[in-house]
Amino acid sequence: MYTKEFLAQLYKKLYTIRVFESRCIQLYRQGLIRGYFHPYLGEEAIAVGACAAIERHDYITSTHRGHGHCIAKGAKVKFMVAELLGKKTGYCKGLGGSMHIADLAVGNLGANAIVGANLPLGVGAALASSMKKDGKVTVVFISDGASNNGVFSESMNLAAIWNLPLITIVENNQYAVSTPITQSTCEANLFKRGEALGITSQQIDGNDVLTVYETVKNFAEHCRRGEGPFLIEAITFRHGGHHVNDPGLYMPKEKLDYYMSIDPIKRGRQYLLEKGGASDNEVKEIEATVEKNMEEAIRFAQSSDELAFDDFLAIVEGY
Ligand SMILES: Cc1ncc(C[n+]2csc(CCOP(=O)(O)OP(=O)(O)O)c2C)c(N)n1
Ligand SMILES: [Mg+2]
Repeated sequence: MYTKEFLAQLYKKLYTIRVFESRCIQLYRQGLIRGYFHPYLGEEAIAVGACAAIERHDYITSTHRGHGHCIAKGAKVKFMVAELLGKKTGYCKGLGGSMHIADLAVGNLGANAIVGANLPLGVGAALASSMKKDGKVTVVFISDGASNNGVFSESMNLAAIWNLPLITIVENNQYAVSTPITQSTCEANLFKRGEALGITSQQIDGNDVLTVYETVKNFAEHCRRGEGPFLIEAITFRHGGHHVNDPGLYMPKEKLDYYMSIDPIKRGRQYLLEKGGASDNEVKEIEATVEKNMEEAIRFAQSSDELAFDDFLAIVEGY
């Protein structure tokens, strides 16, 4: 059913996000990246499966944990590293950093540091598509913590009454910073919140790239026929603490071990080998290419300049 090429494409993206996050954490530890940095390690299948199921011109809106979404939607890794390093060759000239990467050329309307704020922006994009009848779908990524914000219900309710082409994916990684979901809601099956608003909603395995792909593909087709919106609750788990300086000691070891055993990268590699019939060498080649691209991206970023102060002032004064 799936071609080797398609599964290889998925694996390459999964592995790119894994390598990007792992290498950037090292750069952070070396003091080359400053500010906050929320790794997407462990959640890669959601971004990759979802973005593979929609078109380049479709929209996404992303979160503070957004590197994976950007890469999956087609961002160039070298401009992302440059942004994280605060260089003028970065996506926002180095002024935005980790949580503000946008790439309009590929439909990425932007990451957002305000938890939940990317959802109404996504509803706005979907409303525009609905009014213009441009056939585009908007996918909004949020996590469990954001679903407790008032803006979640307001946005989803509007999307429902207007039948918007919107797919909201709640990446339920079971924590908002250090607060486990069981302490922030009495109903931890978050897909039920969509159902309460009359929205077709589904809970899925967020560590399985093909499950995510198939679910989003199906819902996107309905959206294009004017039958949206949809809500997907993708169950997953972070591989570490909330941000790069959080050791995550509050995360139970057995749970972490379980999610490590269903690691999205491992499963993506397995799909490529078993369903795609790829050889070990072909997989190694993909991995080597990704690692080489990442090292080139780091060299590009490190050899780039920071924005000159006068250029920075000219940008600020322009607003
Ligand atoms: C409106 C708002 N409230 C609080 C914060 C501080 N904050 C940053 S990330 C975060 C946790 C968000 O949890 P969740 O939505 O589950 O996202 P995850 O970190 O799990 O991806 C909080 C409270 C914020 N950035 N914005
Ligand atoms: Mg969360």
